[in-house]
This record gives sequence, C-alpha cells and structure tokens, in this order.
Amino acid sequence: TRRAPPSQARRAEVVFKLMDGYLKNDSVSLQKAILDHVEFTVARSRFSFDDFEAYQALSHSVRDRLIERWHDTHQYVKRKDPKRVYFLSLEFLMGRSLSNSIINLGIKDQCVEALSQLGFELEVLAEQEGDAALGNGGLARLSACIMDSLATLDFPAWGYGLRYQYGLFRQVILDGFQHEQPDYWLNFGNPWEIERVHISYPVKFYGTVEEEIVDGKKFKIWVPGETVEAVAYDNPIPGYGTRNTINLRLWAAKPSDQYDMESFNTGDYINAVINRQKAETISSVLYPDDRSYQGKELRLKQQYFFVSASLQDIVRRFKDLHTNFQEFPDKVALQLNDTHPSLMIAELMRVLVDEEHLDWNEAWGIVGKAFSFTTHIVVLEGLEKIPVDLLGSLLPRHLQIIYDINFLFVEDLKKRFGSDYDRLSRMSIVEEGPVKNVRMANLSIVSSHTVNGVSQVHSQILKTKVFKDFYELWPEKFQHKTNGVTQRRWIVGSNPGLCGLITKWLGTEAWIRNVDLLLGLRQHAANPELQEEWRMIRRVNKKRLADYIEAMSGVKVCIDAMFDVQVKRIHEYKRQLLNVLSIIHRYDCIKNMKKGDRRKVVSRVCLIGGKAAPGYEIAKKIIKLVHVVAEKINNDPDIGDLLKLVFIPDYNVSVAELVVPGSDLSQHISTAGHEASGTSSMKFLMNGCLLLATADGSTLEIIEEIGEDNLFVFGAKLHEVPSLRDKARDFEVPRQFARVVRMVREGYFGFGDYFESLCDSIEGNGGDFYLLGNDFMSYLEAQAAADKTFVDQERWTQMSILSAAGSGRFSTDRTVGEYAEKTWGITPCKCP
Ligand code: B1H
Repeated sequence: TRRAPPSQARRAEVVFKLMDGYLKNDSVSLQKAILDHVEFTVARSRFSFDDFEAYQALSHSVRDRLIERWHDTHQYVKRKDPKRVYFLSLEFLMGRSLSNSIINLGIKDQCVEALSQLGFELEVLAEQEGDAALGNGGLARLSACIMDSLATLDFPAWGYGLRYQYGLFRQVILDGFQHEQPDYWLNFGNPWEIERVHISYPVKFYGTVEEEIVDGKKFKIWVPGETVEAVAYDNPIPGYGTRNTINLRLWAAKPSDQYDMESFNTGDYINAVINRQKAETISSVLYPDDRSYQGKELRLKQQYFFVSASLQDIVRRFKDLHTNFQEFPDKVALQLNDTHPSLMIAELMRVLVDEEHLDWNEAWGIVGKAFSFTTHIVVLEGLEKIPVDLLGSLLPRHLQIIYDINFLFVEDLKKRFGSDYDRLSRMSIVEEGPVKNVRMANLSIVSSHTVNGVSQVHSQILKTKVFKDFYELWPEKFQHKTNGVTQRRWIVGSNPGLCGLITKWLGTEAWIRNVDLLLGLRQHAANPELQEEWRMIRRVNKKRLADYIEAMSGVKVCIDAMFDVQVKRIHEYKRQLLNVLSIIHRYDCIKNMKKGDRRKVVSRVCLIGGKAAPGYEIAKKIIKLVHVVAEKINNDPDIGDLLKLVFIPDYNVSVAELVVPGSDLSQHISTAGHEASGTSSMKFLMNGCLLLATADGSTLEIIEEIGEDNLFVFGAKLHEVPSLRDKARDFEVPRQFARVVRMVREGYFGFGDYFESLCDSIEGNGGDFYLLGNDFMSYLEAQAAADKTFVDQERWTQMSILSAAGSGRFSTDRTVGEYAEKTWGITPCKCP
C-alpha cells in the first residue's frame, strides 16, 4: 500500500521542527557551509581544495542565501499582487556575481573572516569567476545596473533576457590586430543560475495563417511549422540593505518533443537526433554588433523566441490570479529596452485576439496601456528595420497584425494630416521601397504609452529631429530619463578604499542606498586632510592598475604619471582616432623639444581599450593604429616615462572595475549629437576621475551638476555640427592635424598603406564626417588645461572630490525611481 503524501500543513510542521530559522551568516556558519559545498557540491576533499574549488564552494554558500531571500520575495510579492514591471532586454552585461552578491547580502566581513581561517582570500577567489558578458556595451550594462536598483529599491520587478551560450567574443590581439574568439562562458559551470527544467514553453515559427470559426465568429489562427522549447534559467538579483531579491529570467532554447516527429519516422534516427539538436542554435550566440542591423534570420528568431517565451510566462502569472484581461495593464508594465523586444507588441495582440478572442479594439487598448519604450539611438540611420519578406516567412501572423496596426494608424493620420503624403510615408510602420521593411521604432512608438530618451539632450533630439513627426502627434507620450549606474558595483564593490573614506567623512553608510548624500562631500572638498587621504586611496588604485598593465602588456608605467583613459566600444563617432592623433602630436612635440623644456612636460600613461564589431573594418584599423603607435613610443628610449601608450585588451566589466578606480582622467569625446547618453563617464565621475569630454549626451548634465570648472570640455557644440559639416570641404585643417595624419599615412609608424582608408575617412573626399580636424585644436587646448591642472595637485584633488560629490544624480537609483513613478506606475513592495 502506498502512503498518502503529507499535507502542506503537516509538512510545514516537520520543516519548522527541523529547521532553526534561516541560514546563519556568522563566519563559523559560513565556514561550515563552504566546507560542506566543497565536499558535496564540488565533490573535492574538505582537507584539500584549491582557489577555484574554494570559489565554487563559497559561491554555492552565497547562492543558498540568495535563494532563501528570493523565495521569500516571490511569495510575498505573489501574495500582495502589486503591479509589476517586466524589464525586457536582449542584453545584460552582468559581469561577475560573487563580490556583488556578498556586498548586497551584507556579509563581506564574515566571508573574509571565514575564508582567512581556511587560508583563502576573498579577492583572490573573486578573480576566479568569469564575466557573464551577455551584451555589447552601454545598453547592456545599463540593464544590469537597473536590475540592481530595482532590487535595492524594493520594486516588484522581473528582468527577462536570453541565456546565450556564447557571450560577447573575447578579444585577442595578435601582432596588433584584433581577433575574435568564442566566449564559452558556461564551460566551468555557473553557480549563479538556477535551471528550471519544469518552467518551459513551446515557441513556434514559420507555417501559415488559416481561419477558424468559433461560435459562429471567424478567427485567424496561426498554424506554425516548427517548434522549439524555451527553458527558464533564473538568476537571483539581491538588493542592498533589503531582503528583496528579484529574478532575472533568461531563456535557453532546447529541442521540443513536438519538433520534427516526422523525421523520426523515416528511419534515419541519427540524423533525426542531430536535426533536433539544431534547435539549440537559437540561443547560442550573442550578436556582437552594436548599432548595426543586418536583417539576419537567426537574429529575428532570437528576438521572437525571447518575446514569445517571456510573454507566455507573464500571461501565465497574470492568469494565476486574474481572469479579466482589462486588468492586465493594472498589473503588468512591459518595458522595451530599445526595439529589440518590440515584436512583443504584435505577439500580445495575437494572444489577445487570436487566442483569448478579445476584439481588436479591446486588445489594442490593453497593448497601449501596457508598453513603454526607451530608445538608445540618436541618428535615424541607427533605427532597427526588419525586411517584410523575412518577417512574413518566419512569423506570418505577426506580419499581418503589424499591417493591420499600420493600416488603422495611417487611416487616423489621414484624418488628421489629410494628404500630407511625405509625412504619412515617414510615419508609416512599413517602409516602402525596393526592399519593404518594418520600422520597429515606429511600431514601438505607435503602440506604447510612453517614449523615453536616455539623457536630456537625447530626448530633445528625439522630439525635434528623429521622431519629430510623432512628437507633433503625441507630445504627451514623450518623456526622458537620464541613465545612471549603480554605486553598489562601481564604488562599494570596485573601490572599497574610496567607499570607506566616503563613509568616514559623511559619518554614515547611508549614501550606499541614498546616493544624494554624496553631496555632503562638497563642503570638505578643500580640506587638506581629506585631500591627502583621497590621494592615498587613488594611489593604491593606480598601483593596482599599473601592476595589471605590466602583467598584461609588459609595459612598466610610473604611477606618478597622469593615467589618461579611454575605454568603450570602438566606433568612429566615439573618436578614439582623435585621441590617438593627439598622442602622436604629444610624442612629436616632445621629440622636437629642447632637452631643458622636457622638465615641464606632464608624464602621461595613455590607456585605450575596447572591442570593435568583427565586421567593422575602420574600427579594427584604429586598434592596429593604437598598437603601432604604442610600439614606437614605448620603445623610444628618448621618451622614457614622459609618455606611454597601452592598449587594454578584452575590455569587459571586470576589467572596468580595475581601470575605473585607477584613472586620473577619462575621455568621452564623441562628436556632439552622436552619443545618446554614455554611462561609463558616470562611473569615472563617481570614482573621482576627472572628465575630458565633448558637450554630448549625459556629459551636458554632468557639466550642469558639477560646474564647467570641474572638468575639461571642448569641441563643436550640437547646434554647430550641421553647418560645420556643410563647410567641411572648405575647412582648412590646422597644420598640426595635417602633420600627424601625414605621419600615419607616410608610414612613420609602419603600415602606411594599411592606414590609408582610415586617413581617408577624416581627410578624403567623403569629408571628415565626425569633425576630427575641426575639433583638433580645441581638443589639444583641453588636454593642455588638464596637464596644467595636474601639476596643481590641490586643485586637481578638489576637482576630483567635487566630481564624486556631484555624481549622485547619475545613479540608476534615481533613474529607476523616475521610471517607476512617471512611466511604469509601480510602487515598492518590501518583503518583511
Ligand atoms: C546604445 C545600442 C545598441 N545605443 C543595437 N544603441 C544593438 C544598438 O545588438 N544590437 O543590435 C546593441 C546596442 N547601444 C547605447 O546605449 C548608446 O550608444 C549609449 O550612448 C547609451 O549610454 C547606452 C545606454 O543607454
């Protein structure tokens, strides 16, 4: 006879009797946890294990504590059933999790102690972890910072994304050239995810659209041709100073049992199995191009796979407690991180109309209240387009729905604007032409209640240029939220020295949750005692960075020199080339100086790092140029410590955690009007690094916050750019500029022919689109001003303190607070 399972209540009784509350966080309990995980999870002997095994065991101990809080948060939020925000992004750059989790759980001291008795160091173990690099750059790191703030501020929120098996490629430099290697980041296991085999949904593709009659009414139904399964992997995201721990759910593609049963019946068993396995390719690799869309089928499949699985999950959660879809927008806010997840608009329409049998207008009303859209693009050419043919073959029903949305939209437009056909064709969701495209941004704007830009100036550009027509139609839809970064990772985690110092001078740790308190540093900015301590901490960080530079490149650098840094994706508009040209100019000047004058030169260590998209030739040439110039300068005995140039390979989140705290000066020098926001500048600012920047993106707000005197600003202003471009052909470039470009062209650093097209991009007939020649002299002046200030260490330190003090506005805590109130309509739900 089989025994009946115990009732819930009986089970709870047993569990309570056995358990002595939650897991304990004292160092002895942590030690026991670590040893248990060494023995039973890692399956090594408790008496002998190495750093990596200790990292694994510690991670599992931390994970256990995360899971407890994560369960509690879920249960509590489920009971309260508040409106939740779903942050939908195809990219999350999470970096490492161990240190961050320990900090947010508030168990750092205990972990350090627990480890030290076992003979391990937390910092060393943390280095064992590889980065989770499921994204390209700023947009993806923003998603990660937003998750940290959502959790810390107790918002009922979920992140949804894709679990790529290969993250952003590893950049390997061979002979100065970039090579891409796969980032198979799951090779050594990932203790930070929880595989949820029982949470999976079928996702369908291809097929045809047919009609179905239900209760005498006609409905469209999609008869798909292929099915794959989406399996959930959950990543707990702990808040700081709260029990709340939210979920980042990433989907992986697995073969479906419904997939291809036919081929098994043909007798070719082996090939049938192999074909089945192909389903996994959907989530296998992250596309490494930021800002260029290629209309690839696999990319579209990824987008829909993501959208379909996430929406099924969201709708299931909604239906657990609700039956009336009119309540959907009261419970669900769907945040589109750029247009990459925008197919969810058509998918929600399809679910509501075809599956739930709501009528079109009802469904459209729900969609319009549920979605909000944030764009990260500044120029029209950057907007995502999907070829109609591609969409029609992969998702025939969605294409119909998009056409229907567009038809009704254009009908409305005609009523308002009559026969202004130019306007109609600009605003239409479908772009006519030799290749018809779906304009994903237009679809997103038409269907969302709110459109956000990512900095003040960006939002302004959206209203006056990129989406002018839409702004004229719906001014009330347009908002703006300046981006931010989380101080938990970018000060507390990566700069513990500065963190301690700030806490000491503010007399409280409260700034870690309430970053506006940093303003309290302003009053001490000129205090010599603080200044001295500030410099000491910065020196330690510089030493750490110098050691890294030497280990990685073999170049010894002097920590008294100014560490001058530009780290970000390589792009023409970000103008790394301008930086290199000015370094060549500096080198040339030193070479031509009388020996006596050299004493006045401020020593610099110039660091440049970043990845180029694999197919982006000009960007790859810039990387090679950095290397050849570095080779020449660093090996010139005549120059010594006056100037060094080092390329930092494979720049990623954990490299940034080392570079940011150790820099004196950081460069954000895009041509005005091209950087939507920029977020690395905010990290540098928080760490007291001075900025050398153009008046672009969020820099304009940084200037507003800390004052023009506390950073080095140069270059053409936004309103000057169009006329400068018009006049570019007649512009007489400064001789200093012409000279350094000539040096590159003529092979002074070797590879003259190879750099020809690079030089043409700033001098040739196409004109100097990004205005390097135009901004060159003002750039050199700003550089000279930085040199002059650096000599005056009191002034420099004061500016540094004022930078950090003014960085509070650039925390994602502020960004997320604004989104919650003005866009999503959600309030905190704090787990007791
Ligand atoms: C930003 C992207 C982006 N803008 C397409 N656009 C991508 C576009 O894989 N793709 O197809 C990936 C990324 N990323 C950046 O977003 C902006 O350039 C920055 O200025 C901004 O700070 C950042 C966050 O808003």
